[in-house]
Amino acid sequence: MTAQLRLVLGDQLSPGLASLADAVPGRDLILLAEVAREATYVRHHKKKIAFIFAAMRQFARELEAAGHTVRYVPITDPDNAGDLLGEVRRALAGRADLTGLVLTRCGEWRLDSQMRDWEHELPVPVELREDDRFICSHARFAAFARGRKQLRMEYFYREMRRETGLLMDGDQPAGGRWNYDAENRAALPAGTLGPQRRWAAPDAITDRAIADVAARFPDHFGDLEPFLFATTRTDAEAIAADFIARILPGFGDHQDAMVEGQPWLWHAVLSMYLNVGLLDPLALCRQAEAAYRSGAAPLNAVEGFIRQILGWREYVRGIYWTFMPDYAGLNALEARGRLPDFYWTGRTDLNCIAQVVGETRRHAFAHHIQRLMITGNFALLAGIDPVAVNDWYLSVYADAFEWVELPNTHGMALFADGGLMASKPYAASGAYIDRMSDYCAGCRYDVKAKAGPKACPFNYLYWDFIGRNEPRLRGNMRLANPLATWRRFTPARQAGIQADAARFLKASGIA
Ligand code: DLZ
Ligand code: SF4
Repeated sequence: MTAQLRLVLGDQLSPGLASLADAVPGRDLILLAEVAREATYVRHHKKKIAFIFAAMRQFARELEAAGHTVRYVPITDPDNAGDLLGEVRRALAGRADLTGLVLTRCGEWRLDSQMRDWEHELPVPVELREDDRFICSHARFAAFARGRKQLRMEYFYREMRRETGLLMDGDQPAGGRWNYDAENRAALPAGTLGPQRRWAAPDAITDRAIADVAARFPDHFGDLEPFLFATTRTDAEAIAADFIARILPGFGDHQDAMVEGQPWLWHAVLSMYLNVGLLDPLALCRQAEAAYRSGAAPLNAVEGFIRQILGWREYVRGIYWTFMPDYAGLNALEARGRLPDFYWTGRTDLNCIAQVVGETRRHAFAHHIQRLMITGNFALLAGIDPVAVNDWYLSVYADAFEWVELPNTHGMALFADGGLMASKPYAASGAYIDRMSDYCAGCRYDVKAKAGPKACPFNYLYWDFIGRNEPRLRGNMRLANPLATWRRFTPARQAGIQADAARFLKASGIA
């Protein structure tokens, strides 16, 4: 083979990447480029951009240490072309001996479809390789999906358990059951503190990336400090090992709890490392299983953790690539509301939203129940346009790439796919939030009040949602109870709920 140009994207930071498999030190050129187009196609959180740029810079060092020649184009390069195709052109122009471009297929339909056209736009042949850093290939997911009317995660997950042997005793699931989620919903006793976290201290490379982002993207959402994330593989692996040793044993019990001032609790906070390629999903699952086999962590915790990675993460990727590009345009509940300013400012009297948006701004992170049941549930009930909600999630979370963000937001949180993923909308009133969090104690609204100016908006928005969508959700057996309740409300009560909701939605700039 002659010399090849090998482009590595910001979420492809894995030495085992398909496009690097046959890279020859001293012959090939590996290109990494920080470009404005990727940082601004949605206006990513500053900390997300800094994390990705820093991890890219660290990965370039890792490749160089392994003997590779790397062309690294920082965002500060005055000749930076601004997009990836432009940077590929520049790299090719500088080295006439490069006779081909090798790529690993990327994680977003947007860029993937552009890359498929590159061979018509470039002077050299382009080879696109599958991304084999996932446990389930596209072909394997297609085999799962074939002939099924509904693609439920639970069945997919069982197939993956059997195929990987994770948590299997022969052909039986460890402990006799596939899923221990029922044991993972305990509310957190008041005053309980989550475990101490281990973070990584930024080195000079990460500090430089943070400064470059501060200078270049000053008006993007989010805080750069404190910068807690690892940016090297070594640090990410150390943090993962620490999680498994100290925090995983408690991972299951309080998975759905939300506590003011405690963004992390027992959550792994490893998704950003998995999603940019600093951690390997199967290796991480095997480490968690080893903790169970040695008696260091209980089965409900380990099974729940493995299900998130082996089950859920692989499943949403399969959904994304099976149904894109049409998937993003679905709007089954015909939601058209505007995204209110308080998703950016956090300035709202709804304390639960203020807390979650505040933590999101500070850390580019929120845990799954905050994302699903606070900001997601609110957007669902208020009928906010899914396109705006998806853009928000994609920009504000450090772990968000469209393959994982879109099904989670569009499908799970907003039910915009009409039930392709979820068997019912995850709609909940204030009572759920009060049960799973301590947010309501510090709120101007009264979570017990159902109507009037003091009433928790989630309460009347919930019933307004049920009433508004009654024709669309009529056939959904899992919603039979709330639909029947709505129908039993007197016309005056229904009208009162609708008036409260309309007033709130207008005052918030949503309607
Ligand atoms: C998200 C992101 C950002 C902010 N910046 C870059 C970049 O400058 N260069 C790059 O190669 N990749 C970046 N990425 C990640 C890409 O957007 C990601 O690879 C695609 O969205 C596909 O998942
Ligand atoms: Fe959120 Fe309602 Fe509780 Fe306030 S009372 S924190 S708005 S659920």
